[in-house]
Amino acid sequence: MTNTDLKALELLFQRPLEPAFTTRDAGKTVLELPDSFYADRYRNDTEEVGNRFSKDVDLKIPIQELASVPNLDFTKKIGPKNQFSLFNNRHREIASELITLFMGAPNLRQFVSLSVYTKDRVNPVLFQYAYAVAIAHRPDTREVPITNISQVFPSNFVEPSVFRDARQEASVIGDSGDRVRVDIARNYTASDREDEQRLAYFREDIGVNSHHWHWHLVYPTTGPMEVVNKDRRGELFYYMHHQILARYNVERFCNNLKKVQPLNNLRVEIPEGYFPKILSSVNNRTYPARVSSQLLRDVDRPDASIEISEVERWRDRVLAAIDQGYVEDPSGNRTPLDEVRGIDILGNMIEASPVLSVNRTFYGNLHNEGHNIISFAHDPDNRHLEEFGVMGDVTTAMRDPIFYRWHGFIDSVFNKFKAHLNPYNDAELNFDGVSVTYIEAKIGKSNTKANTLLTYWQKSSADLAAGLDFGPSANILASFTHLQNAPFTYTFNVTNSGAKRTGTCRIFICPKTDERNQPLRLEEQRLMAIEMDKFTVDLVPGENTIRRQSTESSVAIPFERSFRPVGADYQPKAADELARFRFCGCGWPQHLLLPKGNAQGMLFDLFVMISDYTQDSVQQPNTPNDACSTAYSFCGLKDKLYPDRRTMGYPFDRRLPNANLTELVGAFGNMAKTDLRIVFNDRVIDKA
Ligand code: CUO
Repeated sequence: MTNTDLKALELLFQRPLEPAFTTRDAGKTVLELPDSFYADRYRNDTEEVGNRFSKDVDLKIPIQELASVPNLDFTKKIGPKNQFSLFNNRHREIASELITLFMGAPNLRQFVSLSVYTKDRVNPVLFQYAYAVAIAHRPDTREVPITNISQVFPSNFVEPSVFRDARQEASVIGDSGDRVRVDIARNYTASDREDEQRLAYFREDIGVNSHHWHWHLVYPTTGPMEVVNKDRRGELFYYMHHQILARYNVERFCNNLKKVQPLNNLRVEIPEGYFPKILSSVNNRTYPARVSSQLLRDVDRPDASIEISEVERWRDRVLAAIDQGYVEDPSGNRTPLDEVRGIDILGNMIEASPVLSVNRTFYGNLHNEGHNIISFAHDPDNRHLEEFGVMGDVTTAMRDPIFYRWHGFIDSVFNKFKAHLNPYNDAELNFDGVSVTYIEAKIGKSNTKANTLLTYWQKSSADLAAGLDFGPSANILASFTHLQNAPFTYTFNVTNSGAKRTGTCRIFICPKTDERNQPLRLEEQRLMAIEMDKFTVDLVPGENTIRRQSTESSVAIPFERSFRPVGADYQPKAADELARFRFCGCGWPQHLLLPKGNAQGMLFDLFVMISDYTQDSVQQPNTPNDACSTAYSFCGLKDKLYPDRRTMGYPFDRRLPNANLTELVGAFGNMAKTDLRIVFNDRVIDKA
């Protein structure tokens, strides 16, 4: 790949609404389009338009003619100013066709040309999605960093008045090269009259929402088989969303709220309203709100139609399959829902992926259509010409409290299946001759107490310039306040009474009490166990001390990786540095690795288990290692198998043989637990 190809691809993530011929990279670079690429409205003036934007630039990148010009008529059903939804069947099919087109470009240079040509001819959100999926999956674009969605479409993530401030600031500062700094307000969606507002810092976190978008980008439901059919993708759909629910429920306890009530009845009013106040950048309108006590209704619109009774029928069929222990394909062939593959089959069937579901006609499209019915609750028959609400869009869905109620229901279906399986037995849990004798988690400084961890607010900034269409070319640093935790170190002592061997170290924290301070049963604890980390350890005979930093977690990615500045100035040149720098946006945000805790110090069980690696290991294909493999617990590994043979969530995904957690760790030497206190300090630390 030449540098200019890479550069051109990177630039297409910037300024998604501006035509491809305008300058990018703070006015320094321009793409030189062949005349035939100009959309009709500019075609008579290609020379003048081209000249206007190529003055004073440092770099001009010539774009090659297309060997074959694609017919893009199939995309026209989504107008340029329409919202685009991955949950909408028609939108998904169009996106799938576009991804197939991008994946089929014969070489890199033609892919660049095809992308440039397509960009101004299809809906900009559709383009950015299909384009990012292609970049993430084409073998020749492995080195292209995918710009964080919050930087491509910042208006989906932050309160809109910030953009006015940014433009105002920029016009005052002018071209002085200074950075424009603007503040994103906190707590702008509701007042404290609304109890749910206590969780706004979690739901509206930029890192949380961009992780969710990125996960769905890496695991699409539709598209070419090589893009969709990934190892254990259905199981990962279950597990990643299950962990979100576990974290959200624990976060609720920290804020004296009871756990989420799953939305298992679509015919009663929904007490939680939500007024998102964010703008869609394609049409400059705010996302529609959902008033309190809204009743869901059948959706019958030109762009979507779904009856509640249909969703109920699919739900009952899925539940019946779980109770019967098998699923049936369209020819009546039965596949058992066993301990190993059952959850993966259910994940693909419930989400649902049209290409991977065992029987899409019969088991339907349960999860996606739930998103749709909720997202159109404010205008189900299109009489007000309103688009879908935040639940219709993977970049914004996690902002709304109803997301957790709908996914709470979906999770309860998966948990029903897991509850049918036998509890784990001794052979599945123990690791003979390995015993964990001591565990602690401690903040770095020497004078801190072991097993007392700390959370607080932090003010950080992200560069939003790339997505500010028709805005100033300066860098725009928007600062926002988010939860943060003080980094800490785990230390475990492990005795190995056998020969040298390898284990997998699995770390979880489990809430001990609910919002009323009532102790939780093991069955409740296991469903809310939060995975913190997972890694292999080599155990020598005798005593071993294992140390691990919280920042190394297999679940999370660091803040800097989510919000790196965009543009050539910030890109390292050396290949190894570039590999490390590559944007790997899938992963839980490190700043939310720990739940908030509370001012008095909230008690958790810190749990560690060392399992037998010979039963965990996976024979990987000989594909190149990926530099972004750090957050594999939720995101898997690119072009590889999921690197842990156990079912996801092990050992808490199935019932356990003991009465409580103390008895469990008492019965198995390869497990240990200790009390962990998380103290929240209500102070804002300014990182900038
Ligand atoms: Cu991620 Cu419902 O699957 O939003």
